[in-house]
Amino acid sequence: MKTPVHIAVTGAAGQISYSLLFRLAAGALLGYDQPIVLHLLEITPGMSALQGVVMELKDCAFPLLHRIEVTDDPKVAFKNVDYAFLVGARPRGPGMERKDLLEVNAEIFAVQGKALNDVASRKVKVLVTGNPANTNALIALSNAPDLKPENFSAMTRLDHNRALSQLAEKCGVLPVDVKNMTVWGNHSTTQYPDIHHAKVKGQDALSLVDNDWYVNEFIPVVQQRGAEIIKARGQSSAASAANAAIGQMKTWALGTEPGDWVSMAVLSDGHYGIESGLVYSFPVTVVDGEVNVVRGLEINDFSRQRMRITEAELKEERDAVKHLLR
Ligand code: NAX
Repeated sequence: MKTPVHIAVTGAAGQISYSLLFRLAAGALLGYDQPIVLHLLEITPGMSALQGVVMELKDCAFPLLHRIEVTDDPKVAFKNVDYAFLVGARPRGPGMERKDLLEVNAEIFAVQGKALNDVASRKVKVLVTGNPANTNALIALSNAPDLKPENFSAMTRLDHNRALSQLAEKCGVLPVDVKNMTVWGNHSTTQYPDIHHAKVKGQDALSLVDNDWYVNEFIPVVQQRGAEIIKARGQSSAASAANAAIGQMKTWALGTEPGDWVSMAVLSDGHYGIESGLVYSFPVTVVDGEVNVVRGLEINDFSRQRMRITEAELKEERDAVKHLLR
């Protein structure tokens, strides 16, 4: 039998985790022959609810789930972990400005970045889902000087999947028939879902849909999908977010399909003229766990302008939390 891998999940009593944990325990991340140990982190007031989730996990009698560790201390939660899903974050409360939200979350991710730095496996893959995800990832990685920036990414896979699904539906094909989709920038309403390079059953996507649909329907629908779900469900997306988290981590661990890429928010190295030092979503390929931004895509004026808008938002976010960047 394989040696168990250690997987940390923060915000473990929250609604995304309520989907995520059961799929992880069932083997959806690394395959149905890979045992796991779950390390679950919550804040102290969340510990009671978390005990209930742990009881349910136990009641599934998952063959691959070898142990569950539960704690409110990040240094215990991240000890020797190979994978860390940073899901937990403070939601926006009444009267809270965007800047206040950035600030409280920045502090959480500074603490967690330091703890990962001190105790996680040196090969840990840290996926930040908690919002504002890109900037939280930037804070975490900058507080983890002994890890590499490549150990961190923020989640834009949900946006990527939403874009695949919208285009597939429009073209009357399955999402799996759509390749080379890109979501650029921030996981927010400024994100830029780009189909200029996308292929639908091998054909250029833009030759199959009209430009008006692309600009005035597709882009806003993908950008505002999160808000639409809250309007309909009364709660933010949870199962689709958990699915995306597993999808992004799985691609990171096992690689992209030949000829295709995915969108992942990683530290910019100046790719496509995007300012270095921002965590920005790019098209990436992954081979042997190494993430590489796809190079050399042609960017027209329309795309350039959209990419700049979402970059500007990320610069503002970074400037608001500059004091926590090391
Ligand atoms: P919930 O409010 O249901 O759960 C969050 C949990 O995190 C709570 O149980 C809370 O006690 C815990 N928590 C708070 N601070 C913590 C800390 N310092 N350490 C450990 N746990 C902590 O939110 P949920 O719906 O699960 O969403 C979690 C986060 O994902 C939110 O920030 C949300 O905005 C974000 N999302 C990000 C998405 C993305 O695509 N990147 C999409 C879905 C989601 O909106």
